[in-house]
Amino acid sequence: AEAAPGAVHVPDWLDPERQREMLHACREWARPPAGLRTVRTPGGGTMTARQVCLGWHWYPYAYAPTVVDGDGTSVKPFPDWLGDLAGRAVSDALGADAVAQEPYDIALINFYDSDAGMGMHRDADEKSDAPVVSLSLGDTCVFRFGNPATRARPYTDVELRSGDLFVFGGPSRLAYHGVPRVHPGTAPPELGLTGRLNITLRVSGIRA
Ligand code: MD5
Ligand code: FE
Repeated sequence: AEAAPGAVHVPDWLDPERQREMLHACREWARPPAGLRTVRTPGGGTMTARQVCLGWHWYPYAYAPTVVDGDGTSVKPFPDWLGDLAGRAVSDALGADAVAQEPYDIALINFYDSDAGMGMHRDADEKSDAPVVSLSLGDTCVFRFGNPATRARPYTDVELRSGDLFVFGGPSRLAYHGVPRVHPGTAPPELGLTGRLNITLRVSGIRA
């Protein structure tokens, strides 16, 4: 279903077995070196969601090959299977014509405790207009779109549940968005995750 122009929500895209596999992979990626870290913002604040990067390391507001605001080690590689998954996600949500020519090469994985969130922002650090692929695991959250041109009201709120796919392309690629809240204790019990996890797959547009 299209939640905003170019933004398509596909509930239950990952079946329970695929969710378990993805959670297992995220837990491996979260281990040091280049594991889970707290993101420090230039203004001296910290993000409440903690993050792991694959392929390229995101630090506000740029990409680097090493964990510059963490342990300084190289970022873990972006595996081919995640690139294949991104292609299938874009094709399912937007159609085969929307699949980017450039390879997907970044994953940002955000871990939300029940009291974590993400303020309204735009994702403008990639040098590509390829759609962003978002996969959610664990607790349900409220995902918020700002007014298309600004971070202001009126908002459009959508609930994202474990297994849901969201693809942000076209006019939504640079839209303001955030995660105002996570609903504690709403994860599927058999998944074995407390809190929420979100994986985004992106094209950096950085040429080797
Ligand atoms: C999340 N993550 O649920 C979200 C999902 C982030 C972030 O916001 O920056 O890590 S990605 C949502 C996204 C990406 C690009 C465009 C739009 C949303 N959008 O137009 O709404 O942890
Ligand atoms: Fe974002």
